[in-house]
Amino acid sequence: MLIKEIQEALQMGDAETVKNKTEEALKENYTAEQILEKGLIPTITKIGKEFRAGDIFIPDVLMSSRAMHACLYVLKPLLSDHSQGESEAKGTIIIGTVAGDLHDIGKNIIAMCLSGDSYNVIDLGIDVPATDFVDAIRKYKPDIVAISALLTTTIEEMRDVITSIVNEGLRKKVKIIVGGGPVTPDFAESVGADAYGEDVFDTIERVNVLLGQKPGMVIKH
Ligand code: B12
Repeated sequence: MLIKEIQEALQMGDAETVKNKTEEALKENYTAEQILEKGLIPTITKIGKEFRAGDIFIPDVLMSSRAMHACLYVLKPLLSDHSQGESEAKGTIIIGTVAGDLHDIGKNIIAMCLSGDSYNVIDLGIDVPATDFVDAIRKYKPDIVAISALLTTTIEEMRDVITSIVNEGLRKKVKIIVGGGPVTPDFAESVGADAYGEDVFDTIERVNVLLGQKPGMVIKH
C-alpha cells in the first residue's frame, strides 16, 4: 500500500509526499532495496515511457525527477556508505555521466547500490569531460570506471573517454563498465569497454565478476 502511495506521489512529482511516505515505509520495515526495486524504478520507467509517447512533458518529468531525488536522499544513509574509508571496501569505483549529458537518476541509483554492495564509490557527477575521468583515475586509482549516457547524441562521448584513458596509458589499470538507455552490449564492446550493465542488479553482478568479488548487498537496518 505504502509502495503504491510512493509511486503515485512520484508520478505526481510531489517530492514532500514521496519523502514522507518513504520514511513511513521504512518505519513499516520495508527495506531500502524494496523501495527502490518495487517503488521507484518501475515508476520512473513508466514515466519515461509516457514522456516518449508525448503523454507528459519535460516539466512533469523534472518534477518527478526531483521527487525521486527526495526519496533517494532518504534511502542513501540506509545503504552502507563505504566512501569514508577503503579498509573494508571491495574496491574503488569512479562513476560519471559523459559530457553534454545531464541525466543522473540511473547513475545515482547505480552509485548508491554499488556503495551498498561495499564498494567505495566516487561520483564525478554529470556532464563530465573525458579529461576529468582521466584526472580522477590518476587521483583516486579506481579499480573500475563506470560511465553513464542516456542520449544517442552523447553515447559517442564514451568512446572519447575510453580513447583518452588509452592514450594516457591508463587502460590496463582499470576495468570499464558502461550503461544507460541507448547503450547496448554491442555498443559497449565497440567502444572498448569491459562490460555493459543493463540495470542496477545486472551492474552489481558484473562489477563483482570483473573484480572477482562475491555479491552481497549490505543494507543497514
Ligand atoms: C528524467 C529524464 C530527463 C530529465 C533528467 C533529470 C535527471 N536529473 O536525470 C530531464 C528533464 C532534465 C531530461 C532532459 C532531456 N532529455 Co531526457 N529523459 C528522462 C527520462 C524520462 C527518464 C530517464 C531516467 O531517469 N530513467 C530512469 C533510470 C532509473 O533509468 P536509466 O537512466 O536508464 O538508468 C538505468 C540503466 O540505464 C542503467 N544505467 C544508467 N546509467 C548507468 C551507468 C552504468 C555505468 C551502468 C553499468 C548502468 C547504467 O542502470 C540504471 C538503473 O536501472 C528518459 C526516458 C527513458 N525512458 O529513459 C528521457 C530521455 C533519456 N531523454 C531524452 C531527451 C531527448 C532529453 C532532452 C534532449 C530533451 C530536450 N529536448 O531538451 C534533454 C537533454 C538534456 C541533456 N543535455 O542531458 C530522450 C533521449 C532520446 C535519445 N535516444 O537520445 C529520452 C529517452 C526520452 C525520449 N524518448 O525522448 N530528461
